[in-house]
Amino acid sequence: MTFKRRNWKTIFLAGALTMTLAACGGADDSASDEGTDNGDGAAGGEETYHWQFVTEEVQGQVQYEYAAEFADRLYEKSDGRITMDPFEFGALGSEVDQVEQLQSGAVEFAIVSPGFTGGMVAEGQVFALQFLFPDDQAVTQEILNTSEALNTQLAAMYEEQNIKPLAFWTEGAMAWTGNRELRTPADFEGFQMRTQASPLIQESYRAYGASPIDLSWGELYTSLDSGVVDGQENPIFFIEDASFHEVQSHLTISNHNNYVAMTTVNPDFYNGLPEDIRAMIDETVEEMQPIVFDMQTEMNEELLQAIIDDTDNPTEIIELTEEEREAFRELAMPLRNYFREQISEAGVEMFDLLEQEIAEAE
Ligand code: 6CS
Repeated sequence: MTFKRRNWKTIFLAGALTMTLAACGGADDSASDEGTDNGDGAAGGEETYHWQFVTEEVQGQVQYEYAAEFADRLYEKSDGRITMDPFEFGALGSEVDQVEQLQSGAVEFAIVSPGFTGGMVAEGQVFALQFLFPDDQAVTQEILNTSEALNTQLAAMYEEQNIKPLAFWTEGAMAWTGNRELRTPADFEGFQMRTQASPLIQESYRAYGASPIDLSWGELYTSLDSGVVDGQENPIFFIEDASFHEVQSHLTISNHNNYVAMTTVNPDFYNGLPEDIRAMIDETVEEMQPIVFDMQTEMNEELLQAIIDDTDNPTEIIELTEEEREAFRELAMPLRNYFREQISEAGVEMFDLLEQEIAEAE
């Protein structure tokens, strides 16, 4: 499989970064390995830190570019005392291996998709519920930023598993691709649908009549190409950048869900840091929320156009009408009760509050 390596950063952040560097007297953009340790000394002072930030995506894709920008910002804020290595997907194993590395402290930071932790934190599968969050991505992002249900209650459930979510953010509305048209639930009958490992994601596609198969995305291009699976769901930027459209005939703009990612940190590592260093991390997390929102918006728009323009690999694009979406929504609604039955009492409370927060935002 080959990936197109767009230097997204030079397109989107060049202006902003140049201004910041000028203001900071031209600090080096690249992380230095010199004189690093894990900062096990006193608060403040001249302690230096060197951390690893693992992502589930590759250069030019949202998660990796997020981590690279995060590293640059911490380097600048700390006057070069904090250096971070962002890792592309695959460098340290599968998505699940990466979660384990975060839990054990082998890496300090990770971007985690809740779909890969569904067996561990059942409540995190809330993001698998289709048609739950508003269609408008900006409203959804506002909920992700401010929700107490997610940022306090769900975050505590992850923390029990040694994963501390610092932020939740959307990578955009998901679309379906297939080797045939996907316009009605009947089109999913007998359809081999690739999903992430979450039981709730799988149950959601069973409700449409599909046969879900969980795979790492590293195997997905080949599996679509060889017909091991018939289709998959992902944000449009990811479909184009991973070239899935090249081995699929149809793309359905369904907006059946949005793709949520979490910025996470190993809690023991984080809690052991001096306060001023933790404050720099928290500030960076906050700064990144609007940046990553704009980044995914721009990439999703730009790469939808790239799919349309790719006449060597023609893709039939179907945009579902509200009526067509309604047929899927009806089948997706019972999954909310299914979810309630799978989770703890605290999880049900979290979900009740989240539903209330969503209703208020809408
Ligand atoms: O489909 C997946 O599994 C991958 N999709 C995205 C948008 N990011 C990483 C993830 O592993």
